[in-house]
Amino acid sequence: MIRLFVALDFPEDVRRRLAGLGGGVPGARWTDADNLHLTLRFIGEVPGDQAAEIDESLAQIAAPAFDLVLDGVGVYGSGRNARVLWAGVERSDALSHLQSKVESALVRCGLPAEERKFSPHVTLARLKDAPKDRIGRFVEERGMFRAGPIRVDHFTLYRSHLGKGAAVYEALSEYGLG
Ligand code: 3AM
Repeated sequence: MIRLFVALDFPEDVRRRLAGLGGGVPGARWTDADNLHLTLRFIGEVPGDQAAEIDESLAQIAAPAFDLVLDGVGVYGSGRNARVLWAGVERSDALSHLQSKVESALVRCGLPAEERKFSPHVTLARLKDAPKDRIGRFVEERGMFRAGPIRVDHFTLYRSHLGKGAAVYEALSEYGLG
């Protein structure tokens, strides 16, 4: 079985800027600059032959390239349940269009449809027992963050290797947008 997800990656300068937002929150595990991405669809564990089918199906997607703007930061969860610090994404019909094409391609491969609404974000950190005031200060101080427009001309199928530390993401295939 292999653990898969579909995501957008970012150019190095954008990743560096995103990684530069980190710090100042006790209990935060910051995403390595190399691992920063925007998840289009988490797939989960699939057998190798289904992974090959998913790859073929994603390769057939035809969608236009587009520009994306990252905008602001926020937190998922609140109080003791604060779980994730994220960078936000300016509303983009082209991004939603691509995400729904990915979703349909995966459903065609026999995966169950995603029930949750697509909520585009870049995970900056995962939180464990982070103090509320420090999260508040982070959101206040970094709220003006903006990056882009970033040209999105491909998306990627990733394999996630879980281990003791942070997951390691391996790009398996890239699919062009044109
Ligand atoms: O892009 P982010 O960091 O928000 O949280 C995981 C990560 O999202 C998410 O898939 C992305 C790549 O690992 N993920 C992991 N397990 C998941 C699950 N069981 C999950 N999303 C939904 N259900």
